[in-house]
Amino acid sequence: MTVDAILGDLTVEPADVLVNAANSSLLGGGGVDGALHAAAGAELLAECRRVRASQYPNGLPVGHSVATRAGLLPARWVIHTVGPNRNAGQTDESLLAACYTSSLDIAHGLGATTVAFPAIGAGVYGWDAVTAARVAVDAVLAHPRTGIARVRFVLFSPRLLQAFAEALEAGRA
Ligand code: AR6
Repeated sequence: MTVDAILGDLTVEPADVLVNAANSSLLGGGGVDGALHAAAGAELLAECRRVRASQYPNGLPVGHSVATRAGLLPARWVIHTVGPNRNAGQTDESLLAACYTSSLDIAHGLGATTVAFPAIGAGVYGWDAVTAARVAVDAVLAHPRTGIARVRFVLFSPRLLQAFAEALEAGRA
């Protein structure tokens, strides 16, 4: 499994799976969630409403993940995950790590070979870039899944790219 990090926009990243930094409602929001829904079109929201109604009537718990189809996005599936909201006092790094491992488990179950992640939690939910990067990279490197050929972090700022590049270097050392 190769793991890399690039500066870019997740909504135009070709991959089998694009991971969405969602919230428990699964009904959209700002940040990368809003961008993915805007690019995917109405089908994504309709899928999310179905998932809410059928599997998660009380919302998707923090650290958990669920897949839908991807609408107009350049992907086969979107995996929605909910990071801990540090700004609301959810400071447990293991829950942030669980976003990555549960997403990889679901991607593996779907037969996906390429997965692209944003920096979960590093926006509205308030995780600093260095911690968000360390937790993300450690979780992915510690959890390789057979059949997944590439995991890519698609990052929105040079600061995040630097943090992820340094975490990858440290994780491989
Ligand atoms: N491509 C890649 N990264 C992006 C993009 C994009 N198109 N847009 C934003 N980012 P956030 P969170 C970066 O806030 O912290 C939403 O309202 C962004 O710069 O999207 O997990 C949800 O509905 C940041 O580095 O997710 C939840 O309510 C990173 O993606 C809440 O925000 C994550 O920032 C989740 O907060």
